[in-house]
Amino acid sequence: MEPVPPHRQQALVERLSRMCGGSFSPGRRREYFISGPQWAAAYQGQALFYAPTREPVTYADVIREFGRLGIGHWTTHDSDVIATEDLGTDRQAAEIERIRTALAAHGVACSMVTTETFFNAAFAAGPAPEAPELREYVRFRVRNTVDIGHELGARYAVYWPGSLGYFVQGAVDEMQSLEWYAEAIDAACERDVEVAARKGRPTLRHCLEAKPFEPQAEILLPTTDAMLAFIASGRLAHPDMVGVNPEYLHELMWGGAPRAALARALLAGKLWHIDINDGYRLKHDVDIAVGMVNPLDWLNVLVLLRSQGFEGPFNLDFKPLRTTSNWGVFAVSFATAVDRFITLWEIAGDVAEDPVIREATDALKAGSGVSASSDAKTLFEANKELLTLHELIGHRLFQILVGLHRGRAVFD
Ligand code: GCO
Ligand code: MN
Ligand code: MN
Repeated sequence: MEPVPPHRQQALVERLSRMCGGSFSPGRRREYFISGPQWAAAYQGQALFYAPTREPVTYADVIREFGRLGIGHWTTHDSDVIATEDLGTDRQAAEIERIRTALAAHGVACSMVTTETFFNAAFAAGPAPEAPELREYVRFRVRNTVDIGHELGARYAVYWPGSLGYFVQGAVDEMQSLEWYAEAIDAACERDVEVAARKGRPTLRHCLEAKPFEPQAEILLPTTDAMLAFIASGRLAHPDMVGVNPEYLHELMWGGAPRAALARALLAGKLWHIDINDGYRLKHDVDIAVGMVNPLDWLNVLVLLRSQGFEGPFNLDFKPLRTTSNWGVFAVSFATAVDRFITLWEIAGDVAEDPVIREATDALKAGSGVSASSDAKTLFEANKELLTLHELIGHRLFQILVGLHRGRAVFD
C-alpha cells in the first residue's frame, strides 16, 4: 500500500468508519440515557509512563461535540470545569452561567456532577485525612459540588473516594478514616436537603463508586459490595439518599463477575448509576471503551439490567486510546462507543425474546416433575438431561451475539 500522507489520513479513517456501518443517528442515540464525561473527552493520553498525545479541549468543545453526536447528557468533576481556586466564589457562578448557556445551545443536559477529591495536592492524605482543616476542605468541596449540581440541573452526584487507603500499614486508622469519610458524605446529603428544598427540586441521588486498586496501594472501600456494606453500616446519617455507581471494569479488576456485582446492588435497591467501559481481569484501570474486550459479558450484563428495568444513566467512563487523535476522540471513540452500547442493548432485547432461551429457561424452572423427596440419586437422574440446557443457553448467547440467530449462513 502507498504511504498515507497526513492530509489524507482523516479521510481514510472516515471512509473505513463508513465501511464499518452499524452507526446510529444522533436522534436515535438520544433515546438512551447515555452520558459522556467531560474528563473522558478531555483526557490527553497521559499516564505515569505516558506523555500526553492530545491537545487540551474545553468544556465548550466537549458539549458541542456531544450535542452533535447525540450524546444527550454530560457529566463532570467540579475541578474539570472550574479552576480549583475559583470553587465556591463568584467566578464559579459566572462559569456556571457559561456552562448552562453551552448546554442549552447544544441540547445537552448535565445529568451528574462529581467531586474531585484525589488529584489536587490538598488530597495527598485522601478524602478522609487526619487534620480537621483538611476534612473541612473536603466537606466544602462536596457541598459545593451539590450546589453546582443543582445549578446545572443534575439529578445524580458520584463520589469515587480515590485515595481512601494507604501505602504503608499502620499509618492510617481504618475505622476512624471510614467514619470521617461518612461525615463527608453526610455533609453532601445535608447540603442537598437544604438546597433541594430552597430550589423546589428533588434531592440528588448520591452514588458511591469503588475501585479495588489505584491510586493507593491498599483501598478501604475497594468493591461495590464494600460500598453497600458501608451504606448499610449505620454510620451514614442519610443512607436512604446514598446508592452506588459501579464501574464495569472496577469489578473485573478484582476478579469479580460484573453481572453478579450488579445483581447484588440491584438486590439492595441501590443500583442508581453505572460507569460503562471495558478491560481485563486483575489488571490496572485501563478504561477501554465499552464492548471492545468482553462483548459477551457485556451482553449478559445488559440482559440482566433490561430484565430488572434499569435504563440508565449509562456513563461512558472510558479513556480514548492514546493513539487516537483529538479529532478521533469524537469522530471514532465516542461515536463507536455509543453505537456499540446501543447495539449490545438491542441484542440484549433479542435475548429476552429468543424462543430457544425462553423455552430452555422455562423448562429448567419447571423441573422434571419427579418427586423423590430426599432421594438424591433419583433427583439427580430426573433432572440430568434438562441441566444440559445450561450449556445450550451459553451456545445460544454466542449465536445471538454474532447474529447467527438471524439466519446468517453457516460455513460449509
Ligand atoms: C477512575 C474513576 C473515575 C470516576 C470519576 C467520577 O477510574 O478514575 O472511575 O473516572 O468515575 O472520578 O467520580
Ligand atoms: Mn468511573
Ligand atoms: Mn476505571
